Amino acid sequence: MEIDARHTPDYLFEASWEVCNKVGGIYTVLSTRANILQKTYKDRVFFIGPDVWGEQESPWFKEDKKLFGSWCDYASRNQHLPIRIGRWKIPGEPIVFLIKFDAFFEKQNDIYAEMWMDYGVDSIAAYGDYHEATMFAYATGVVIESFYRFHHLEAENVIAHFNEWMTGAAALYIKKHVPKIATLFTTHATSIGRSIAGNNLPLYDHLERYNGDQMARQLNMAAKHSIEKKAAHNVDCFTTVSDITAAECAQLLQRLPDIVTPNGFEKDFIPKGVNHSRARKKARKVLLNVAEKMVGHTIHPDALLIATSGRYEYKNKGIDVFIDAMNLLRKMPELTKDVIAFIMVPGWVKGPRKNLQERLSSGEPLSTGNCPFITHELVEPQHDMVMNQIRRLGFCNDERERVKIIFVPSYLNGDDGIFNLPYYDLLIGLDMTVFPSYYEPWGYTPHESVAFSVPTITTTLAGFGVWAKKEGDRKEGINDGIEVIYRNDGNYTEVAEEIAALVHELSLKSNEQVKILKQSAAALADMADWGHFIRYYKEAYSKALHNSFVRLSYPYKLKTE
Ligand code: 1S3
Repeated sequence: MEIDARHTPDYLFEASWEVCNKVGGIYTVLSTRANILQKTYKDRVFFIGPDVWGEQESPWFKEDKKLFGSWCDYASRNQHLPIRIGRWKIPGEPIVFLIKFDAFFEKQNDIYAEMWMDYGVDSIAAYGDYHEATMFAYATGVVIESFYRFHHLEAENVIAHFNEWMTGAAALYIKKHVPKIATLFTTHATSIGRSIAGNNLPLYDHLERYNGDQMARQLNMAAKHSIEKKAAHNVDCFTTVSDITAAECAQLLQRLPDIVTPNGFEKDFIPKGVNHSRARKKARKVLLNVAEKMVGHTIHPDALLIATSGRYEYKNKGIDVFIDAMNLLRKMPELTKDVIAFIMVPGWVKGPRKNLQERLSSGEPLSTGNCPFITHELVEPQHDMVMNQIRRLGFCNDERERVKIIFVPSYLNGDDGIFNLPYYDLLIGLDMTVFPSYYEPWGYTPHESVAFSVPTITTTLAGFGVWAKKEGDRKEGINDGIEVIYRNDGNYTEVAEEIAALVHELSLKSNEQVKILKQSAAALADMADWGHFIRYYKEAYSKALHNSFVRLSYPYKLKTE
């Protein structure tokens, strides 16, 4: 479609549970895309997030009482809407509205009844985070309406963009109460697809035979699925992050996305040249030091440092395959280099292991008999899938073993008590990362890895993997800085074998060869930055505006299906 002046936004609201709230990949999408949006639309872009901070100060939010002060007073006095306005502390520093939505819980049942009657959203079986997310979303709808009416935006092109099922109720609110606003809904996964995959059911072989509604009832997630599906059906433009997830949406939500909006990255903050080498050296020192103190002996400075990371979805993120691959690798007699394999996946932790902390400050290794596999203490170690598998496979991390495995179950935000460096500051020191995902709509982890010039392995079941396979993974093996392994419902063992072989292959490369493949990794990341991918969003804005004009030209019909 042509992008003309009529179809570009004058005002843009974008809402997500992860605005100023670092939870996962959606935070990365929004926070790295904000800079280019801010450059394009200036202070007419407003991000909206939940005020989850209470009395605590948010590390990502800087309040500015001068911004829209009169509207803010009006909204809090006349509409009892407590909003804090300020700037998001990220490149571009866009304006943010943080909403305190507690008061909406009182009206929860009325809100659910309204959504049921207007759209058929089934909240009956809702539990857990559904209530919190939906009250935030409803409040978001009210806030956008308040701003719109207060500033008389009726003659402007206004877009409201909502991310993931958590904001579905906001999209439905806007459609009903401010139909002149063009709505956009981006899903970063289907909640039912993720659940099918996470419950060990074959998602891909059977995709065409699954009925999303029926599976959602079976897997006890009818409410989330319902709001996600109704939001997808009722917006002017529906998007998702990859072709893989688009196919899932078509089958499980019964609406094919209007456009696929792949995720970009912003590389500006990554150290270059000598600063890169310095940061890498520091990271390696810290990683090796922790590993040595844990396993109780010195490790060769040239050891390969590899890792997997991400949210703790054991099967979906391929953590299971990673551990099995490391087990195969440790049994390869031809491996002549030490390999330290980190699993950086936040779990439920009490805190850093005290005896490890003491050893790190005293410089002495842990005594034998202490668990050499884990850096932090878990709340329920007996139920932990990673630890159970490490033990089942008989890893021992002793001096005779070439491959050591270390589980880091803490958030790496710079004050975890062991590494005390944020994730990116450790990533830069790795030799390779491995993300053998089974369910991964996009997958920022391999994307970030190549952006930091760290070669990576991912699969054809990750959106980023499919994109990279088309754009950059042309050479055999890891030679172009990335290997996208073919993965399907039935080839788990082959994937693990291939990973072990690829790590072995990397261990044989000369410094010169490694330098070249690191450069290829960085070049691939350059092709996937927001400078290139923002055009998909511009097209989505244009479509949303176009479709809203069409919708408004016909008699308005609220009920769907
Ligand atoms: C989702 O986060 P996740 O880890 O639950 O959204 C991310 C951003 O679009 C995406 O990269 C990831 O694959 C999805 O799974």
